Amino acid sequence: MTKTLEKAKTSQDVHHNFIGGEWVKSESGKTFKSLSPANNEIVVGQFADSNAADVKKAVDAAEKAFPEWKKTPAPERAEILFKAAHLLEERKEEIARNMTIEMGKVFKEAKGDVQEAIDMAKYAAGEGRRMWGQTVPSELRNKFAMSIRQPMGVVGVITPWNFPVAIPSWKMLPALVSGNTIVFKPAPETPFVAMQFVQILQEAGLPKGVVNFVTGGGPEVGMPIVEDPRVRAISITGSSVTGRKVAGRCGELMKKISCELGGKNAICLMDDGDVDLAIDGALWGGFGTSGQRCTATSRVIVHKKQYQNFIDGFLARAKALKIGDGLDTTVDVGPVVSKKQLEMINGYVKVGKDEKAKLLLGGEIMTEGDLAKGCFHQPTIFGECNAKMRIAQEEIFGPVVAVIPVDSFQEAIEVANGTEYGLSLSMYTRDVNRAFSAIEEFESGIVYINAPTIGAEIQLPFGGIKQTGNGHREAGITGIEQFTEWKSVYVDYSGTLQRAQIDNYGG
Ligand code: UN1
Repeated sequence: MTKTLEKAKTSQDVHHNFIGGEWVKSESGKTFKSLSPANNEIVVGQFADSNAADVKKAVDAAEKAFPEWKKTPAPERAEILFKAAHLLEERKEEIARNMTIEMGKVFKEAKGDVQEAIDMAKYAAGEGRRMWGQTVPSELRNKFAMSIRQPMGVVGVITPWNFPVAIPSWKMLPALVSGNTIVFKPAPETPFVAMQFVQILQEAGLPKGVVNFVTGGGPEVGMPIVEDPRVRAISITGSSVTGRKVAGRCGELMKKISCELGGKNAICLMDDGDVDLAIDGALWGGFGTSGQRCTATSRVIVHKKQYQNFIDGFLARAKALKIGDGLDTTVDVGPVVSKKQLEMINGYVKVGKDEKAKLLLGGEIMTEGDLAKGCFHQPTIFGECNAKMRIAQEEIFGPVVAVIPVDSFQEAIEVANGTEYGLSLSMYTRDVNRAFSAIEEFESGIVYINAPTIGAEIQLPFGGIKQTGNGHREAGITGIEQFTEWKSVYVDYSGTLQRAQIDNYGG
């Protein structure tokens, strides 16, 4: 059974790793604490501070479970995912509540996070009855040509704290339906809800050793997963720094690696765009999840003709946002995940001021009353930003929006494309020609027209270009690509030796 945390109550519980179908203590004997970001005095629980020896045991278990899981027909594997979808539906509110306590996002958004996992469970389960290969004609008579997909083996899944159930689901569920076994390392900030997700998979009927859960730090747990020669593929979502390190090492080891890293996403509002709609979008995209989405709208690029209208409306609406504990349903913006992130975000406010961007709203860490116990940052808006400023170039991952005035549609496209990232870009216009030009010209994996940069649905590929990733896409039809190998098969039933490229071509 999954467990529910009690609001405003410290838990003494110590949670272990899940290896080979058992909850086992870490070899290190050490633990770390998961704290509630709304109030750091609340300990959500203590978790295994694992090391390479634990990872080895987890890979042993995953390796042992693989042959039988591979042999299990994909539609049968999928039945377990359907069951998991139903269990997640039943416990959506409970898991979301725990997520709000552990990670901070407001309850409504936490329910959305769990819903994304439900959607993915159903979608991935459907894949169990597709798992398409190809049949193509052979150039020779009495010869059959086809390709099939096969699982890779043991795969490593390393996930962040900002979507503590959704992102593990994007990776693990396609990996499972494809027949892989998993070693899963969740972010140290959100091990409790990650553990609940594992419990649900177990309850849905996954055989022992198919999913193994090891908590702890990146160097201590993440890197040993990457280094183990039996782990055939790694899927990671995280910072660019970590992603580069992991991808580099996987390159040397010839491992398949899928990286989802940073973003510096932008809404563009053109002179003909609906300013009120763009304000709605900027508020939701910029301050939803306290700006802690890879897809967050951290820049708004506004045509000068609409600049003042946009700023006036955006400021008025942002000022009215209520900040506080995400379990309070009247709250719009919850805390950020940790004191470390809080300091980092506030550091960027100082950078913006030094760069002479115009601070129009916010900028402070919130310390009034009980807020001082948590990690709260005011929604912050910088106006009159130059596209080259650091606050307009670097990922902040917090509730900070840089507004950049531009003179034309073409300039908007150039500014939107003018960062090292390429995840999500949006265009607000009523002109269909401009809309399609933006779709064509934006350098990003995801494009929105008349909608903010957040809100991807799981049935389309998710990911980005440039420094956002390494070319892989999660979710959608591409979701199983990262966890399957193609095998090309030729069946010659002519009873003779047939020579491709030669027999039909006068060889
Ligand atoms: C992320 O920010 O890492 O598109 C994931 C969205 C969500 C997923 C975001 N469905 O905003």
